[in-house]
Amino acid sequence: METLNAISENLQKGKANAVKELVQTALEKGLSAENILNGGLLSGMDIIGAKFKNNEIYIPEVMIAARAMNAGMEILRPVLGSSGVKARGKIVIGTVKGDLHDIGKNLVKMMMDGKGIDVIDLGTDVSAERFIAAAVENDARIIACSALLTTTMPEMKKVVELLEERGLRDSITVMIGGAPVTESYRQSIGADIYTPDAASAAEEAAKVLG
Ligand code: B1M
Repeated sequence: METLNAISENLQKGKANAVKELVQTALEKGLSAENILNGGLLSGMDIIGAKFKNNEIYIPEVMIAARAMNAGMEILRPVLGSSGVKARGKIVIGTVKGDLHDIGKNLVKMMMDGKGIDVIDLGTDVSAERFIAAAVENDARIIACSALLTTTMPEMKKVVELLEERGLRDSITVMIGGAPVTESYRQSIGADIYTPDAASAAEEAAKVLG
């Protein structure tokens, strides 16, 4: 508990090296990767989110905290990745065009890695065109789109529309997620799967890939 609090506090201060070391210590103490992720990293990021919302902190502080979060996630990645079952097929993942938020997307990728899924990460600011080009090039069966801004969510609709235009709609599953995304939004744009968190995204992807 003490270590988890220290992870959360150091993340909020943006101390990436300390977060890395503490995550390592927590693993050595026998805490599970899920516990460290939820009780340390994500709980720190929740506090950052609330302070950002209330204008108590600003973008630079949030970016530094995000960097510390990603540093901690790097240490967890191999551990979360070790329990996987090999799944067939590939996934193309990215944060949609105009959107630079990548922490949730990285988490989804990490959980999918953990299921033994071959994930091609296109990064952030990914246009519908790029998602589809990468899926075709890599013979991917799923396109996974993350969006954190209400203003960038419509890019997900473009992915669905462009797949239809190209005659690829039936061969590629479109998964969507991110804080403002909902099941009713999924229905409204005709995407295939919405999941509220990274773990369920990985589970659903593994089901699709068989
Ligand atoms: Co931004 N930001 N931000 N931000 N930021 C939010 C999203 C915001 C809610 C803050 C607020 O006002 N309360 C708000 C959006 C409002 C809205 O549209 N409704 C906002 C804003 C407005 C902005 C800017 C416009 C601010 C500005 O410039 N004035 C700007 C936009 C930049 C851009 O993208 N073009 C901006 C910038 C930034 C930073 C760069 C400073 C930084 C991002 C750093 C980075 O990602 N590398 C940042 C951050 C960190 C946040 C908050 C604080 C935290 C987001 C986060 O990483 N959460 C956020 C406030 C908040 O959410 N409380 C906020 C942790 C992460 C694990 O959660 O990504 O939701 P999340 O992922 C979850 C699920 O959603 C799900 O899995 C994860 C959990 O398991 N999930 C998926 C995510 N993707 C999925 C895909 C799936 C399935 C599940 O399937 C494919």
